Amino acid sequence: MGAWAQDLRLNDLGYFERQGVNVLVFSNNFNGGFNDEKNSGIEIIHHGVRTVQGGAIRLNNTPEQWDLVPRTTSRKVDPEKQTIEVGLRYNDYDFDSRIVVTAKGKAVEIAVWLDKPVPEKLAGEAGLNIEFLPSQYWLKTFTMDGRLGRLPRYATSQTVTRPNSEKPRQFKGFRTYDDRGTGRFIDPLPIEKGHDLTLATDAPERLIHISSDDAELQLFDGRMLAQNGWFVLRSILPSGKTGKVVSWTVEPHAIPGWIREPNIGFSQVGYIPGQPKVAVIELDKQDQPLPTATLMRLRPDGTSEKAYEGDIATWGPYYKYNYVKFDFSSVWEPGVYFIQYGKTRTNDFLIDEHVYDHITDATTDVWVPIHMNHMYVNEGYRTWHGEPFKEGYLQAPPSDHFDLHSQGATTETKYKPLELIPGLNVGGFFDAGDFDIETSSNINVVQNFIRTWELFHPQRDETFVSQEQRYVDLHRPDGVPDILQFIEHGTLNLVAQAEQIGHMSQTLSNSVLDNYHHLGDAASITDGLHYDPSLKPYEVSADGKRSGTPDDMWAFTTRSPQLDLRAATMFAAASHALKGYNDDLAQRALKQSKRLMQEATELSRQRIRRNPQVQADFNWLDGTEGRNQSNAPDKKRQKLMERSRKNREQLGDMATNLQLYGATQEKSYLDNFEKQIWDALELNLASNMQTALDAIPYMDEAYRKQLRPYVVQYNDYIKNFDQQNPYGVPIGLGNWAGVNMVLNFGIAVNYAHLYYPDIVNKDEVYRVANWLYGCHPYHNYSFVAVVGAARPKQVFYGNNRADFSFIPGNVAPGLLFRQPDHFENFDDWPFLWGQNEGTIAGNTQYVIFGSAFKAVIERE
Ligand SMILES: [Ca+2]
Ligand SMILES: [Ca+2]
Ligand SMILES: [Ca+2]
Repeated sequence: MGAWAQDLRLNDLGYFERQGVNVLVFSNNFNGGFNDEKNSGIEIIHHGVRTVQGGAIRLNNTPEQWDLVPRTTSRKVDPEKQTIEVGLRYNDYDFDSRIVVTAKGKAVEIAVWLDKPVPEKLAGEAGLNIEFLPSQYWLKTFTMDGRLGRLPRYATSQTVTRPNSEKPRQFKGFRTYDDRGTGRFIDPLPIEKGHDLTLATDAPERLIHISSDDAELQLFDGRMLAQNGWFVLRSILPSGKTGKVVSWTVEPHAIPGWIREPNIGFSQVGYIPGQPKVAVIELDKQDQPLPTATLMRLRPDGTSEKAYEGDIATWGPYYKYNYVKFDFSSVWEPGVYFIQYGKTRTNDFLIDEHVYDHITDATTDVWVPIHMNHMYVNEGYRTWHGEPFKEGYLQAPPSDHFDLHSQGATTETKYKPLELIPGLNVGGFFDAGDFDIETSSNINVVQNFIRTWELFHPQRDETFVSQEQRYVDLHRPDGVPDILQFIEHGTLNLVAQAEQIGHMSQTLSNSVLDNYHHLGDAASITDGLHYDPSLKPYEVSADGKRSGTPDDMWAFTTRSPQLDLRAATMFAAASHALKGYNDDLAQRALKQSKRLMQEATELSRQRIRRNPQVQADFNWLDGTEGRNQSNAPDKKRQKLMERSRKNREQLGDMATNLQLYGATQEKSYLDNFEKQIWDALELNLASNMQTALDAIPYMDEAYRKQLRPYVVQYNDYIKNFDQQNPYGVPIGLGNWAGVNMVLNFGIAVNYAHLYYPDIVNKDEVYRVANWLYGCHPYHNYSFVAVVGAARPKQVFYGNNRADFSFIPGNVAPGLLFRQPDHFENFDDWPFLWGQNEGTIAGNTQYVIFGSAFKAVIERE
């Protein structure tokens, strides 16, 4: 091996590298939206696992998500000097610093430079921090200045309290904690301090040595304040000093000759006999591909036999790793199998006709009902949650809020700030890992269920739902198809919003940050009592109905005509779906649909006249100005865009028209749709193919024929993914992993095959199933909780994440991309939402994907 493999060196991608160790310096910046996402600053990828992050100047011993994060003002990579220098700034305190990281043999030096001393307000608070992943470091031994210790499995170190006035400002001035009237915040004390620390002396792949001559190292446990905290190493910056004020030497151990174990991607759910079966094997770039792999079959007596041996085909490099494939499609015999590639053996999986039969059951029977708001939800001996938010919702005052919400200067309703808006605590679904009702997502949920209902009429009944008792019981049939009850539950809340508020709320969400991060029973987020400002905090009125604790949820009511239009469309469809089951609700939904449609159309016309930029927002929303490639040359494209803009203004949104036709059977909507679809396909084939396919049941043979050449192009688009990456699906590189995009793609491919089987081959429909169920980078676990024969993911960012658990049927966002070349999905640490959360809109989209996929399979 060359010298580069021995010493850390800057590579072409702008990070320090030696075999087994990557040191990244602000390849990923702190991002304003959700503050500290535990994904930024100085990071170390240690033998393939990103175990260290958060290296930066921070203002707290153990920073929480809503503590302030620094803005990166500059970043210079200097290959000559082997340094990366970043400028950091805290605007709130007018505080600038520089961090210089320099390769020094097998170590890096991390040095902090100040041109001006630490501001007085931050003296003793500003420090150099770096954070270690608890699930990879707990129970490991360490030494500090020769003293032995073991990192704790659970947080049980010591704390002090300090006056709130000493607490550095948090995000927008909010507070993450409820001080119970003491006026004091909790500050963790260090577990250890000294000048020379070795972590994980008992685990070579995690072993790391940190020392400092000029500063004291303090080791903290961030889980003392927040369950998603990390182990934090910290040196306080000295007061009154400038120049190089703190320096650390950090040496992550590299196992000599280390090569990452191959990751054999395959479908954990298994395969039906006739489908293509291709494992994608992810290899370290230093790894030499083997010539063959073997498919082994387990005999009923527990021994195994060789079922097939086949050649390994090279795919090539993709970001950090090298990819080869093993095709065992020729094996059709039902049985229990595993793949053997060199010394790596996978867990077993089935080849059988019925492997996909139950892929949506956990989601519809368990995940969805658990996320029903305003209900008591029971399962056997276990209560998932009591009835939440009994006190209802208050009108949000003007507020620049958290979770990306805000309330404008006026309420745009008849209610005064903090007045009770009656009737909103009914129906609706929790958003995701949090407990708010995101109206936009809830509209998606109802639409997704309606779509599933109208296409497949699933009669499955495994859930008891009583709106009267406000009670849900899992695995108890009640004679009503569950999906109708889910449509009803979503509609109940959304209709109440339209009726009570007059238009759609943006969200029904927490009023205070200290209960937004709630982990536990949803019914205990608020006290269930009406907030009465004439009482003192924590005081309860004599009649037991009111309290002085300002914990009531808020309705954010800034009006958006786009949202109202989407709701109007959904209400029309809901009214159609609920007819004959809940006629009263169907009637109410139809009434609100007509009213909102009229008001919102007029309102958006007014707004577009006042501000043409609004129209651009509309276009962006549904993809006519999307990021996908266009088929049309520039001039033609300009014309098309102009025409489609005009059409939209006059005829309304194309997909909305189609949905309205489905709900009302009024021919004019279909005409409006047809006037727009062809331009849309010319402008952006990939985004609009699904809408074009959705229309087929309503259209004649001529439409099918006209669509054919576009489906031919779409088939090329599908196949093109085989060149783009080894997994053959669209892979997202955003700050939230791309499962929604993958599911959308899967749904469109399913329908393209259903309607045009001679163009889109059946083999294409397995792409997305493979990806979801284990054939993807990093590891080979199924992204769907409990679905995946032998190895579904074990931890998710659900509302039970503090238990390192999952809610069955959840779909993880998947592979989170970290700049510049790392895909990641932790399966021992649930707390990174970008890879492990699941959303109500995404999981109901999975229900459509799964239903359509099963329909394709069962049809043939
Ligand atoms: Ca939310
Ligand atoms: Ca039922
Ligand atoms: Ca309350």
